[in-house]
Amino acid sequence: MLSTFLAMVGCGRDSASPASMAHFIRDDQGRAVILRGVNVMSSSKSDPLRMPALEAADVTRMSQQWGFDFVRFLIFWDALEPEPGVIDQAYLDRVQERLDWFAAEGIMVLVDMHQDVYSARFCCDGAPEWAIHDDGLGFELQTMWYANYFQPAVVRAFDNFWSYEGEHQMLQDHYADAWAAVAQRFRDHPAVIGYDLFNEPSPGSAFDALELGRPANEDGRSAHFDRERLGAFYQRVIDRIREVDADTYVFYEPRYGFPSAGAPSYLPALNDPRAGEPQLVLAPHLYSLSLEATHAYAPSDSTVLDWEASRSLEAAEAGTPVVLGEWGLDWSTEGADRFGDDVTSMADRMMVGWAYWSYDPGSWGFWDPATLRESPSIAQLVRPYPRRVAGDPTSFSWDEAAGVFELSWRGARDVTAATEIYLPSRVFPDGNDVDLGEDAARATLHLDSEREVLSVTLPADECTHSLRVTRR
Ligand code: 9MR
Repeated sequence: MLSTFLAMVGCGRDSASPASMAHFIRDDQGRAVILRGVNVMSSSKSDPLRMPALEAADVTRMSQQWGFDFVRFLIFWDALEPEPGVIDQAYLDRVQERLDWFAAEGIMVLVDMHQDVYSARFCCDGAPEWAIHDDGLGFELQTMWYANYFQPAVVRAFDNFWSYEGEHQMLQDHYADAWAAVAQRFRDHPAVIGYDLFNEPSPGSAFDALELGRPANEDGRSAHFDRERLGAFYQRVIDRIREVDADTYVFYEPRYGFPSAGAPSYLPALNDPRAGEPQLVLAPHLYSLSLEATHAYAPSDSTVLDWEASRSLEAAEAGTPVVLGEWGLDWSTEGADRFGDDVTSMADRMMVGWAYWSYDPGSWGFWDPATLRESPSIAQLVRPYPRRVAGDPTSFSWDEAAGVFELSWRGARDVTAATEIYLPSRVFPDGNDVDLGEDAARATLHLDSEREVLSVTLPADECTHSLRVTRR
């Protein structure tokens, strides 16, 4: 009590507002980091060298025209470990060249071990040939790529991968060793903020097709898979990575399927064996099944709210920050703008970062491949956000119609660096007015007009601060 009282001395009248329960990724100066950016990129999956169709100029554009500070970068087990126990360092050289581009622009990278439908053999991407154990079951290529997840050979390949107690223990051991090789290589790379352990882990035969809309069931198939299979797998890989890298954040995803549509995940608490604070991050995806099926965003679609409720609960239980690792849609969908606004506003409410799926041409992407014109997504994705906050953000929001951005945060005595806010001129064509209330007299403001980033430096204290930016 006394320390709370002392901390409040010298603060303005709002100082008693409760600290947020949310957890944040921190930079080396102790600031909360809010990540906003894109997935790079789907085109890597089919590239023979597993490299994205990306140039250094794209990276400059991401950072300087759209204000992104984050990229989720796809890597693939088949390229990394083409033969058992053989790590292809030339592949990691190519990855590193791209990481250097991101570092030069101050973009932080989440290295994502991607897979879709287990492996390239089945349709998509992921595991090397030698790591496919499908017991000779059948496979018929389906039109919709994700329908291939339910082909017998694919289901069995996943079951064998998850079954650590079975005959194929070496699969997970290799996977963990491959991650250790990545971590060893990139642990000191200035762009790399985290490792995303396994993209959209499919439960194989434990997939529960009737789960959506049912109440949470702690004894069901999904819960069993999450706890006994997926959680145990993540723990093994985390432990292996920590043998070579104590510091880089480790991101983990809920199982593939309904959690991305808002259903609960039952992952157990994971342990970060590093000394000091855990550096684990929950990195779920968000897609609306009904929107994709009907090509329209129905007013009754509760995906975004369900997702917010499920993920808020899980993050509070796990005590981790959340970063929305993938969300996206076809922008020709009816109501696309509304969906975009609902997702981005919800992410602001939860104070979480996100990576849009994806930085590829086409109707989901950033530009029309025929005309090279920007897609309507840009208007939704480029919005003000606090990139770094000196202390704990307690709320932030952007109201596009009113042209008002608001941020509140609680300072910290040991954090002296500036709070940085991205204020794109796209949304403030005639400029804006910044109101810091009672802090105005104590604050030092600096605007980097090239990057459109406003820095606010205040004396380090534990007071509550708020800032309001209004469109002129
Ligand atoms: O958008 C991607 C689509 O073009 C591909 O055919 C498909 C299979 O490779 O993957 C899609 O991307 C998915 C990503 O890999 C995983 N999360 C969901 C994405 C959108 O469906």
